[in-house]
Amino acid sequence: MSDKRFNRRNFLKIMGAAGVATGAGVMMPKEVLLARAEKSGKGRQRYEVKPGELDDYYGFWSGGHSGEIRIIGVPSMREIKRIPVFNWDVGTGWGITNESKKLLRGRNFGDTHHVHGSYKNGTYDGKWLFVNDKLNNRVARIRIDYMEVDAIVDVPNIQGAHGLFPQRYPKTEWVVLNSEFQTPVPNDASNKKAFLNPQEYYGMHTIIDAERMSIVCQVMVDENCDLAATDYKGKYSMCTSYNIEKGVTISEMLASDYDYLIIFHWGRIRDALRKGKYKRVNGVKVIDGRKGHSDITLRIPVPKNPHGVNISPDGRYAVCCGKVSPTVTVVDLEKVDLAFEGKIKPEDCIVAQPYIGLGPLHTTFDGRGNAITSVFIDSTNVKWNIAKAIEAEKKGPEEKKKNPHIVDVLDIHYQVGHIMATMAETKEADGKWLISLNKVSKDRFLNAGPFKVENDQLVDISGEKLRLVHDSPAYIEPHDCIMVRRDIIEPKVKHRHEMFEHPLAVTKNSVERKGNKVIIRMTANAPVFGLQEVRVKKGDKVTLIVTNHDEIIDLTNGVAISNYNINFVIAPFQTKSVTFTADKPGVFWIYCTNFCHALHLEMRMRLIVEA
Ligand code: RUQ
Ligand code: CA
Repeated sequence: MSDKRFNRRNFLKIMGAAGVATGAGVMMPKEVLLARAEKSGKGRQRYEVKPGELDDYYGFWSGGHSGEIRIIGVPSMREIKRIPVFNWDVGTGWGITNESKKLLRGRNFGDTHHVHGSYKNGTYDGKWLFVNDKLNNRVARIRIDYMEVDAIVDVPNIQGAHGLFPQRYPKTEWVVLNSEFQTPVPNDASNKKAFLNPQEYYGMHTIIDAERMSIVCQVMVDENCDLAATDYKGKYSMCTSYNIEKGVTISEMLASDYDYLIIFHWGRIRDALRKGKYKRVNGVKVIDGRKGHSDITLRIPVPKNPHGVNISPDGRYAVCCGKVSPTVTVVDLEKVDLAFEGKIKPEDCIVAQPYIGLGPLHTTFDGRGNAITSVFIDSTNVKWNIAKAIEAEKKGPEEKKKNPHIVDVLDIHYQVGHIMATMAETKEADGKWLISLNKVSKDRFLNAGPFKVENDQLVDISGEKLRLVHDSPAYIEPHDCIMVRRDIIEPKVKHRHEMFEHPLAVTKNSVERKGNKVIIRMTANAPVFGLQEVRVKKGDKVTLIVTNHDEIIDLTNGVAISNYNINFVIAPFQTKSVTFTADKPGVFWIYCTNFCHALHLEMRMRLIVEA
């Protein structure tokens, strides 16, 4: 707990008890006035979004082990939509249609942590989102015009695919992905020596081609690679590592007093690729980035088991959260150039190490020189000034002890993980709103059973003080989010699919048989399907392709086949297909699930399966 926070509290309490603040004619201290103003909400930005009004920001939330992404309107916190990614989604048919199965390749579970947008010149370009799957070690790309997944790349040689970050400058050509769990390389039990010896397990910093969604290379290190960041110049990417010990138990992972922020030099990576300085493991180019083996990596010692690394919007500083240490470490990226050239030591890149609180995890920025750090154990958001922290570091320990960098401390409810401010991961950080993604909601919502939801809190950061304005329950289990200005996203999002982008788009209804394979091509146009009945034989392998021809925005049709466990929806001008074996003879109604018309209930047809 910072001294300042303690003092402020006591101060207000004492003032209240003495009746000083309410006494007529008594000059009210600024702090009390401020507290009152904040309570009334006067002078601060409005967070209510009235019926019929639209939000200012698109929030993209990772859904954690629900495997999805959610679109949340900010500041209203209204959930607008869910984008299925690594999960089954019965509502849309994700995981059931042939189109989604082709991307998922049989793996319908996932663990999404970090969703980030594609960039141009240090800010979002509104083209793509990228998200990791920690469970099955993949990265998915979402095209923003349709808000749907269009590519998934499987990443070999890694486990615990965790930190993910796209290139910020000049534009997103690469996306980096860290592997949090060290493993043998290759990890196929062929290498008997490495198999059981954790000292021969490695972490990987994987580079993915954003356009092709293929793997450019992997940089292998001894350490584990946790959170990721890229700089604003297209020169470096980085990872925090909390397991430089190569431990396999908690106590082993905590043995060292420091771990690393590892910086990866992109120019030298390109050089190694050009010169063929890599070996292939499972088809991927693996570059040796181990300490003592390579000039590609730089290790800056950071206390202790650090977690998040975030770059200030001016591009100057990397802020690394101490987790087990109550401090954050501020690294000057301009000095990193010198360290790579060997002119200064890696630790000389550190320009401040201010006290924050117990369990600092992630940092975000208001674009006005302040950082806000999530503090897990204290359950706080701590706002602090970067320049003041650096200045105090220069002045020495006496000045540091006064914590002059702390601007405000906000209690949250409870145990915050990620924290994110609007546009904060871009050079256009605007300091309007902040989301505190709290892991524990306890008493904040109606009790709905022993398993409790999370609490995503909305905080107004437009003023000097942090002001909590809204509690928002969140189902399993948002990890991270970004909030993107509406004017960047909205013009890119389409109302209809381009019909012929799908190679199988149906314009004419037909049933085609080849041996025991039956292909049904059908249109849907509320309130009728293009066919009234289809006859197949028991054992036929049936492919049903449906195109929604409705021109009206928002006219989604559903296709459900009774007792066949098939259910999907098709948006205007979209095509989807399913393939199944007609293994049950009888009459099965195919019906529209998505209310589409006054005669929606009549929108149905027969699938007749002959014995
Ligand atoms: S990290 S636990 Cu985003 Cu804090 Cu995955
Ligand atoms: Ca450690």
